Amino acid sequence: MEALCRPDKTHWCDGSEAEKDLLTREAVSTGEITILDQKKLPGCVYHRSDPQDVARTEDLTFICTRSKEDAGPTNHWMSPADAYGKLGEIFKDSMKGRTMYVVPFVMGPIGSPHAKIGVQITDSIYVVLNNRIMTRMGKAALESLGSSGEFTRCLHGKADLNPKRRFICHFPEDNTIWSVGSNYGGNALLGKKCLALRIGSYLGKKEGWLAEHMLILGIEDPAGKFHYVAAAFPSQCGKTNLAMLVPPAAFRGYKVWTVGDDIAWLRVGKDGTLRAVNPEAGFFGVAPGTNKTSNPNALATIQKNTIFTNVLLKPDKTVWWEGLEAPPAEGGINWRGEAWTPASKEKGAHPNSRFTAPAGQCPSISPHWEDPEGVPISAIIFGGRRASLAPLVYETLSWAHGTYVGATIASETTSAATGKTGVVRRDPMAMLPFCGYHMGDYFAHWLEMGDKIQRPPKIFHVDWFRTDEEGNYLWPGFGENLRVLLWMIGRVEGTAKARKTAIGYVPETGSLDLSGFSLRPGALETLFKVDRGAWLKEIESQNEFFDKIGDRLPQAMKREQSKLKERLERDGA
Ligand code: SAT
Ligand code: MN
Repeated sequence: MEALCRPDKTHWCDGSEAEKDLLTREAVSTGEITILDQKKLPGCVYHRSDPQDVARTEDLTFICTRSKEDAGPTNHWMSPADAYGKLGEIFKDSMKGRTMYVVPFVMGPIGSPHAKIGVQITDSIYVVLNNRIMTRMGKAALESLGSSGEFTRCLHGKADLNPKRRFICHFPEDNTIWSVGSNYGGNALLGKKCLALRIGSYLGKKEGWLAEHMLILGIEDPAGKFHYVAAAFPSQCGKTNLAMLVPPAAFRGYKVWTVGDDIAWLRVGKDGTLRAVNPEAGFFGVAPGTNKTSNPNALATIQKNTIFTNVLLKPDKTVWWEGLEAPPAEGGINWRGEAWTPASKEKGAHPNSRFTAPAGQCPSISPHWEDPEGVPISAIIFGGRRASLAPLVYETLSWAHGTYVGATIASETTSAATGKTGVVRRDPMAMLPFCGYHMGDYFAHWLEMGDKIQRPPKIFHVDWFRTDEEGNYLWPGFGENLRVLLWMIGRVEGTAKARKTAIGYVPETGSLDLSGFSLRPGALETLFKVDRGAWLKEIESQNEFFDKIGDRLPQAMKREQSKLKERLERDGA
């Protein structure tokens, strides 16, 4: 890689504090990062990215399998030869005048049977400093690898950050990732989406486990009993907020513990349960909208040792973003690097501005978040953001039915042009941009996993985002979602009552704890109504997606769908 990229020098990262200080000083000297007020925000720094490099770029993300068919119809594909050739040209001499950093890292608790090792080469100090938080990196990772272990080969370079010369390529058959031309989290911190999800899902298929786009949380009841759930939602559905939920006043005796907010690796444990670990060591969270009410635990987490990216920099060297608190009267420097005041049209913080913070700093971090065997999962939750259709919560009838429900989740967008809602984007298991192989084979793998788990979790579907005709939310969400989680746990324990409908089990009247709480009149009925006509239309719309998957779609998916149709037609819900 040195011969290809021709850096001026190479630095092997050991992960020490001294190294962090050295790299921070170096990045400050080039303007790459700014030190924030160390009294108010100890250990915190600030970074602004290139304005054209602020989010993942799915259209520039490729799965490079030898056979195109193996990448499947939902991924962009490039042949490995073309990809190595094309990116090789861009990498060539691209690190002249720069330092090449070699970053050994572990995803998952070190020594855990779930853990995987990667080595990332990068010419970005920002990336090294982020990886320091998001992974277990440095000397410990190298020791864990030993002299003959297997690892994911991760090559990253900023090159000239030109979006036309930006490519994020995955070579699952070579256990290799090459990413060039972006310095943004999901494109550049290769342990995250690239390794932990795309390569991870491929390895999971090969080795018999699951790499999922899921948060993991624990619920402790007043008697000290624990249950863990893992939940998959498409982007912008509040995964981080749910993972750090604060129980409402009526549930003070309960504690919610955070294990992870974005990724779960799931394996069958020795005890026959499904065990989950969070492969990451930090949170790479969206800043805007994070505040004392929406997510006090996240706010507490990011008071120290945090990297803030593309938020507003205030003159007192602290930070602000839309939705944090009232806009600072004194203004500041916005995410584009321009002077900003509350009267400016441009936003202060980019909507996808981020904080990178160590998970261990989270007040709600689970005492078991680094357990090598992972935590036992009682329930899996799939959800989407849709204005109508699905009830607030329902329990699926079996693992296969749950897999079908996960495979068909979708989110709706508001179509700005027409003002209409209802542009449905299917996002199976919230993995559409992250599955490293053919989506049909992925569904088959989910079904096979079901046969291997002796004590499988129940699978639920939720929609926190149901609205009435005027577009008002029917359910308040945030901490109140605990009521729904507790109903699920009641189902797992066999104590919560349910009504069987054509689509699955919904809470029996009175079985969802609504104490100290009131909904709009009629809201509860709407939230649990199963509209037969709407579901039959939904099935039609699912078929468009299933057709796209083609002949690798497992028969069982179609079978579950026909059974649903039969149930809807038979009892009219
Ligand atoms: O955009 S990232 O992949 O870095 C973060 C996320 O979407 O969870
Ligand atoms: Mn994510």
